[in-house]
Amino acid sequence: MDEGCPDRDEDGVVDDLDNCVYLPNPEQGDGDRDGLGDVCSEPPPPPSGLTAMPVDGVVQLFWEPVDAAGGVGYNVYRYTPDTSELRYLGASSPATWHPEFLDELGPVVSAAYYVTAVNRYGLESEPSEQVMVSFGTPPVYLPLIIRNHP
Ligand SMILES: [Ca+2]
Ligand SMILES: [Ca+2]
Repeated sequence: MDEGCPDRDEDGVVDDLDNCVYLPNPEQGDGDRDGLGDVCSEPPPPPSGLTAMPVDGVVQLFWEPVDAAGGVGYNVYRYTPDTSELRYLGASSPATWHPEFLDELGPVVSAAYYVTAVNRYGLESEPSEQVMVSFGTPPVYLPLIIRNHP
């Protein structure tokens, strides 16, 4: 291997010539001839095992890491049935490089979440299974016992 010619995925094709820099593809297949290797054109598989743990208005989300060549990040989405709002939770894409996310729900009482995996080429997987969380019913006040003074 030439010094000074990086080959990040170690597939024997230096980065400058590699049509898929982060994924090993020594054969450099490019069926649709768009300059991007076939292995780069496939989105990663969706994450599984999504779990949501609501604690004090914060929802802790975690899931099984997706094992895909080149590594993936994750996008996190929240659907709020009360307002029919689907929101992307993240400052940028991917929302996180780790299989976990913390969502501050605020006043929302119930929400559904799903996550996707995103590879380094921005290709996004199908959504994971959804999980639903709710912070129970609004507080129930026990009837006051009125003491009548004689
Ligand atoms: Ca390479
Ligand atoms: Ca490659």
